[in-house]
Amino acid sequence: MAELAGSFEQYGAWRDALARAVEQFRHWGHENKLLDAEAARRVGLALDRLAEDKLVVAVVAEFSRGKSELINAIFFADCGRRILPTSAGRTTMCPTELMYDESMPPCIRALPIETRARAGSTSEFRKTNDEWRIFPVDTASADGMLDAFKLVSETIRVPAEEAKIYGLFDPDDPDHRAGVGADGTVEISRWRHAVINFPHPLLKQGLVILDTPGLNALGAEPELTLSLVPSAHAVLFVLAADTGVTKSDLDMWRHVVRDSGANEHHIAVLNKIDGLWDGLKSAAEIDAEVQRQIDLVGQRLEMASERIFAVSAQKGLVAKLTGDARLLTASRLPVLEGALVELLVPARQEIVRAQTLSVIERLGEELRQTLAVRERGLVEQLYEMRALRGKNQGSIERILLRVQTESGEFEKIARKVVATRFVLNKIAAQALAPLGRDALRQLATDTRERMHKVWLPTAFPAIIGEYFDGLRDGLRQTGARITEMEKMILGVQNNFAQELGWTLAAPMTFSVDSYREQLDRMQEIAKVQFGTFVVLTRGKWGLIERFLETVVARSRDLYVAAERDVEAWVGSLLPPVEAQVREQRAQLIRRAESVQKIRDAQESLDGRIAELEQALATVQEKIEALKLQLGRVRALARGAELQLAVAMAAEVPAAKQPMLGAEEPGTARRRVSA
Ligand SMILES: Nc1nc2c(ncn2[C@@H]2O[C@H](COP(=O)(O)OP(=O)(O)OP(=O)(O)O)[C@@H](O)[C@H]2O)c(=O)[nH]1
Ligand SMILES: [Mg+2]
Repeated sequence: MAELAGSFEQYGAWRDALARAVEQFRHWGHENKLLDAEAARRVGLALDRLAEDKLVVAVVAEFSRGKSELINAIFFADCGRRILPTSAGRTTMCPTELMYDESMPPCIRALPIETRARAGSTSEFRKTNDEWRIFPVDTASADGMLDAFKLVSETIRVPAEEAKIYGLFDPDDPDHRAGVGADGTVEISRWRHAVINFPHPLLKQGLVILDTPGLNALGAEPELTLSLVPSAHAVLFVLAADTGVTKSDLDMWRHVVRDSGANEHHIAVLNKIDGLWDGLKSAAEIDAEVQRQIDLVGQRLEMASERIFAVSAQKGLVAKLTGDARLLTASRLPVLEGALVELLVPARQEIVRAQTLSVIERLGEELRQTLAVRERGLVEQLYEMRALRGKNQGSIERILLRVQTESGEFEKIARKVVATRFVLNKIAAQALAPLGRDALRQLATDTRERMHKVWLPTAFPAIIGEYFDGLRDGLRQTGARITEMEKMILGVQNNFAQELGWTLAAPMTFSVDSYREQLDRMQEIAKVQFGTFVVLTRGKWGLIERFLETVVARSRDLYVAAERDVEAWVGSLLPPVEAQVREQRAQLIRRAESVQKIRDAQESLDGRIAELEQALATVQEKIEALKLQLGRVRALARGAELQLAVAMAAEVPAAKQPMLGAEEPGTARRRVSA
């Protein structure tokens, strides 16, 4: 794990260093009164994003392939023992997330299985603490920890009827029927979902691991299919060398691949190769056998052999626990770990870097413009004041008049900004309406009613198709309004450019395409899922309802995200223009005041000139300081040399508290570690 841990640590250190540089930049901006509320909000958001950055690894497979063992071996060997329970047969019974949120003590939060009988997807239950049972975990005791983690394999026996309500029992399925005991009960997981909050160094860096139960969990918990697995940054699909690729492995693989669209995030792991370590064969013969198996897996999964890693999770774990370097090499675990780092870190780093820089560069440009307006104003004032030397009252009056005329003309142009804001707000409301809760609720209700009315599974895919058409139509309307707003702002900016010679950075472009793509993908999954309901029995209704509910919940999440993004975008359109208007107005007022004071002999001309020279020097210093600040953020973001980045950040004096995202209360965040 040394390399893996090292890479994560470096990545975490890089991200924290970047956050500190951004924080410093914000601090500098505040001190120099250069950040208005909108600008501060944007930096706060960028900082929140850095603080909440996560790397999610999902491990998916049929039961007993060794998912949990693999997680133990790759990530948690330094705990000195196996922490997730593993055993032959079904062990992990509910989807389990391992993560660390410092706002909570170490604990396991578990959602009871009974919640499946009620409305609401896991992600909706997630939003409140009410339904979750919380169990403290004593991280000081390895035994205590292991004991606590056994929760994920707890089961209960319930009447088959009850299991049917939860969508966990299908009377038409011969396998399910075979599981019914003499007393008419079946064994099911006690929990629907578990979140282990555990202060492990890797999890503290923002790593999140999702362990899934085998055996059809993907089909039974739509949340996994629709959201958790597809959004993971890496998906490990585990097979076992002793079973090869079975039909159910293949079904599951297709499920996973189909759900995530592309498979660039996927790695296949052929586990349990220690079963091939035959003492009577030479090392070369064993290697050839392993390679043959890898090629076979490649063929069955239609995946390049380079993405398939043969390992022995169990021997890897033992090797790490006993410090046996030879066994560790033989387990081939380090090769897989290297691939995992390659898959996760560079791509994630690139995204985080681009996101952060796009905010800071734009803001930097806006501040530069504001300072440039201030500088120009001061230069003009100085020029005017110097020209006043030796002038009589009459010429002073003329100059005053000129400044006042200029002011008047400026105000005429500036008024357009006020008018623009008015119109902008109106169009923004139209852009947001299709994304609102009411629109979505109506669409969902109609869809549900139509499904009940037709009572014909073959018609479901078409009805679901229309639901998604409705959603896309909403996005299309929003997109049209966005284009309208963009044009309007560009018009205003052109106007300022022509009349006042201002150069303003074009408004940030915004497109609804990414939401549409997500909808398309969601529809693909939903289409297949609803297409599988061939026979309609009473027992299936619950399942269909639950699936529809999850689809609606996911689309609501998407709409909420789109709504929030559109709002933020609209909010970012005018403030840069308004900031410049404010700056220009202030300059004009000061100019008029200066001339007036000289005219009324309230101030000496030389004194005023000295003051202006001082002010000009200060602005020029700020312009230089801004360049430095931006340069620092840029160097840290781009710094290929992480060490350098960390060292540079260390030079930055720790900014005053609060460190992160003071504007956005309520969101859990990690503190930037020094
Ligand atoms: N020989 C051998 N056994 C392994 C290896 N990895 C895991 N196992 C064993 O395989 C069994 C299943 O491992 P788990 O990690 O519980 O499997 P899982 O995929 O998490 O299974 P579920 O939780 O039921 O979905 C356990 O008895 C492990 O000890 C391996 O590399 N070699
Ligand atoms: Mg398991």
